[in-house]
Amino acid sequence: MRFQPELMTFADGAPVVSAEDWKRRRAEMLDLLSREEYGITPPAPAAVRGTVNAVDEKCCAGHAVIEDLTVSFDTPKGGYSFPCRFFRPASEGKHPLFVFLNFFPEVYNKYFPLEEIIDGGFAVAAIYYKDVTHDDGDFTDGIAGMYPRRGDGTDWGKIGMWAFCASRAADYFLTRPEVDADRLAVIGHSRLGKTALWAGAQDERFRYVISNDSGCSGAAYEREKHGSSETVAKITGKFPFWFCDNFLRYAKDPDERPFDQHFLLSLIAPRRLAVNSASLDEWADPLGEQLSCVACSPAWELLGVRGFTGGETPAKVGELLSGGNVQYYLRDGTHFLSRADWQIYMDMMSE
Ligand code: GTR
Repeated sequence: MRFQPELMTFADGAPVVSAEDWKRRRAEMLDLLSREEYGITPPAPAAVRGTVNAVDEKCCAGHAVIEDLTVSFDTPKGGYSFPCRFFRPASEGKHPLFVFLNFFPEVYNKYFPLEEIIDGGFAVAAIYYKDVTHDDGDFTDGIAGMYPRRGDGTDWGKIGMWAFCASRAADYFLTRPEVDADRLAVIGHSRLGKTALWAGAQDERFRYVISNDSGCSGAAYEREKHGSSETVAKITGKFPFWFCDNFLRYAKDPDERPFDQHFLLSLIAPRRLAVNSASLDEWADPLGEQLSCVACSPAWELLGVRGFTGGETPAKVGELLSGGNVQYYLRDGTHFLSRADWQIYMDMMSE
């Protein structure tokens, strides 16, 4: 078969031929990626609380309400909480919600065109990722310090921690009457695009999973690299703390990994998956990201829905390859989360 390792073959060599089989195959792959790439996620807490600390009803010309919140839950080492901002249209009714892993603490920032999103009728729960735990190798900081580590190579890395808190935000926001539970999305850019994929892979309440320029160890299929794109050696050399220690073993020979990134994407089936790349973002390997869409698609087909209909011919700049539940868009320009990207995601959630 074209893409290795085989998606539709169990680890013991048996074929995956039915939706029943897929349940077991999915569990097998989730376990594999937990132990070998991102680390094992602790169990979800029994209860998650949200506390509203401040409300601004005059945002975006009075069209948006902003709530400053704290999301809290118990951990093995006591109570833990992280801040979160809830932006919602002032209009009545239930709104689709983006759980947004935010690169920046500011409300208005270059990756977050709030007013357009509000005008589109969408709500956003924004988590500034460094509020959860710092983007470094300090495993005592924030949520990193709240769970014991086993030291056996499978302890979760920072991507796993950020993803976990996206799910904890979902726990709380799904209790809010303003949120449409059928249109819950998780979205992130770059390292946070990797995080959004891992969150969406684990948590099926995210009906829409959005990877913006996630690249290496995100959406990009690694066994075929293009141009001078990032490699497992480069990413683990610079950001080892994003992953579990077992993953670092594959820096020398990534083809030894018993998985590739199409495994990650396939865990999202049969839900909606959007993979956006940027034409000048060679580091994230746009074509590798498209190939993963091709490679993961059999999971959707097995479950009886159309997956990726775009094929392997490289997308043209500005082309949206859609028509199934996996879509790919090649935006013009550099590594960025732009208004054009957000528009693609809002369109997907409005279909
Ligand atoms: C780069 C990293 C990429 C990508 C990016 C980002 O330095 O090598 O994998 O995640 O950072 O998050 O901005």
